[in-house]
Amino acid sequence: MFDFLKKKIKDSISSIQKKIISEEKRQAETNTGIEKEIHEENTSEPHREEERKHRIISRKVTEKEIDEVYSDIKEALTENNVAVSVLDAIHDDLKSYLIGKEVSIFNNKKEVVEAIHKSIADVLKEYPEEEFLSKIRSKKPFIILFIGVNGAGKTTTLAKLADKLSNEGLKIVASASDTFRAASIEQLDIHMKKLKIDLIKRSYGADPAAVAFDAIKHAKATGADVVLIDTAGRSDVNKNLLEELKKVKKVSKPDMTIFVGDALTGNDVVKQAQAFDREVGIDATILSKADVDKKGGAVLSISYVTKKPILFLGTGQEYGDLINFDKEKTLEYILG
Ligand SMILES: Nc1nc2c(ncn2[C@@H]2O[C@H](COP(=O)(O)OP(=O)(O)O)[C@@H](O)[C@H]2O)c(=O)[nH]1
Ligand SMILES: [Mg+2]
Repeated sequence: MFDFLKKKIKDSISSIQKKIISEEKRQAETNTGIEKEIHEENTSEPHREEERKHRIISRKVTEKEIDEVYSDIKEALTENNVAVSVLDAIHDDLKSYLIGKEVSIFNNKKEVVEAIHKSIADVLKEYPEEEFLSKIRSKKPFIILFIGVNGAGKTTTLAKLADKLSNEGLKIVASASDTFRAASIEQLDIHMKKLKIDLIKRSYGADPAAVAFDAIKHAKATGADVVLIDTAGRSDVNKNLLEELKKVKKVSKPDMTIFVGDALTGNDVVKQAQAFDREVGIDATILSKADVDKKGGAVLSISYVTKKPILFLGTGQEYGDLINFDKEKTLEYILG
């Protein structure tokens, strides 16, 4: 997961470290020179000597220094498909954490790494699993709508979440509202049979909103806790698809709309999320295929750009491969 990004960031941190070392050497030389100068100039006034030394050691960090440090990080992030607005936000944060600080950043590499850590953390939004579960338990039936383009991982993610919620003791009903893509109903049917979950389905070409309506009715009649609505995608954000999804949303009145995106598609998935949010409205994101995503750009960009949290990361094809997104753990992993 994110191995390429991790390597790039590691490289840029070590290049920053090299700069720190050469700057420390330069400062040491200057200090020796100044010490000599102070000594020769005035040995009878020790307080003046202290004052002058302090001025050198605790000079303020300048914007130019931050820009230099940031240019390495920026290169690493850009190569990993991090969105431009996110690059700017990280740069601004880094400046606000470091500029004018009363220490030389070059005297303290730990401080630089911490500032980078904080700046990236600021663009990430998480959604703790406990909070998500208690929200689900606050209403019955709690209705979740899954949306996203074709192949993003909606159906697989729905099955993973159904398994997770069943393990929490919640009774689930699934709605096969992808009546568009060949074999989609069978795909969901196989999962739901394995998980022993009721699936409401109609034939291909049926109105997806009507299927969702039936599923909600069934959930109410059987006392189910959660309704999970699968939907169709298209190859990209498509007008017909958006109209169809708007209708499903209007009829099913979901308590939460989750955008499922393929982490591998980098900047594209960020643009899709923005479009789906603008047209249909989303509350959270699940990024699938994080297990095979070496770049991590989508993970770093999507919550900042949409202002919606990342709920889970899909990390494989098994039901258990759905992990709650934890920004600190992710950052610790990437920054080492
Ligand atoms: N490696 C990996 N593959 C995934 C993950 N989530 C989904 N997939 C695969 O992605 C493909 C498309 O998934 P599907 O659920 O059918 O996407 P949908 O068209 O959005 O419903 C399938 O082959 C899934 O097995 C994941 O987290 N990791
Ligand atoms: Mg599907």
